Amino acid sequence: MAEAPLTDEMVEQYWRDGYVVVPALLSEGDLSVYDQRFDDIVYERVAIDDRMLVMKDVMVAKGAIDPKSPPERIQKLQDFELDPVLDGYCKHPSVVACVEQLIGEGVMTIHNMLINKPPNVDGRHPLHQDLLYFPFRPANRIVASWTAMTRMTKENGCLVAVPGSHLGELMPHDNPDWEYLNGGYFGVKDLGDEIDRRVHLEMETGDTVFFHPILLHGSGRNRTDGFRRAISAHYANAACEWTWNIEDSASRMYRIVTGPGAGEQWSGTRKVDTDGVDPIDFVPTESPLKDDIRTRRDAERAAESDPDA
Ligand SMILES: O=C(O)CCC(=O)C(=O)O
Repeated sequence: MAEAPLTDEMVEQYWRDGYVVVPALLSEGDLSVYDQRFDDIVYERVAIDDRMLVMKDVMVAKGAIDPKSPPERIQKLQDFELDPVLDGYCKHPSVVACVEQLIGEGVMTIHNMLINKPPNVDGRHPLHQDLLYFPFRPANRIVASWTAMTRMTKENGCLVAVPGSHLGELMPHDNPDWEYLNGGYFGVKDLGDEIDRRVHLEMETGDTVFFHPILLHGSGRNRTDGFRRAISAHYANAACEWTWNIEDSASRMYRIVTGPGAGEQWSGTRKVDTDGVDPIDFVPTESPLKDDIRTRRDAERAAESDPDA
């Protein structure tokens, strides 16, 4: 495992802004392996696990455009922990070392995607909060890693984020009224003037941003002739608990990456009674995370009592 790649300042920045960009965390060599695998998959040169999702861009699916080359038709690959090559990203020692610095040792991957934004598609991703998609809590023990496989610029639809928004609420989401919106892309319903506080995260290939699951973020349209491509995984501390009051999602893979049970499926109970507690603040009472957790309300209380907090 790589030695703690994040400096104290970077860790502080993560908790203050809700994200931190680590320059050149992955090498061109690492990324060319994932790029090649993307091509092999979309050109159907290799067999893949049929639980993995290979999703067309909505403009292709709706017949608005009909590009001939497969990489121009595909919007994302998902659940790639099922692919022996792309899974290398979930287990990448430098990524995992940063993740463990932020959410503690012993982590599992709970979601992952290779996001391909070809030229000539809309491809925008409305501002949203990823916690919407995750049953696990506490939120402070979940983090995304998102690595630029190409240069990310305002012109090609880099990520945008609202600094500090991770200290807010999980807000109601909806489908924005856009003509071409990719499947599963929800956006926060009422952004108010939060949108004006967004910053563009322009990044070089190999740069990696780690971000909090309540951070408001999204991405813009690709207005260039080239591809914009990123690889991303979400991790939760394996001591997190499931707080959705449902037992489904049984088919979803939550694979432990480090610590006890590494390589196995997470097998915690998929139903927890939070007893009226807002799941966003739910801290498992019997969990090793109990004593060192900062909840959203803790941050609010600190801000109330200390104007400089
Ligand atoms: O890569 C993108 O365009 C957006 C990614 C994103 O918003 C996410 O991973 O939640």
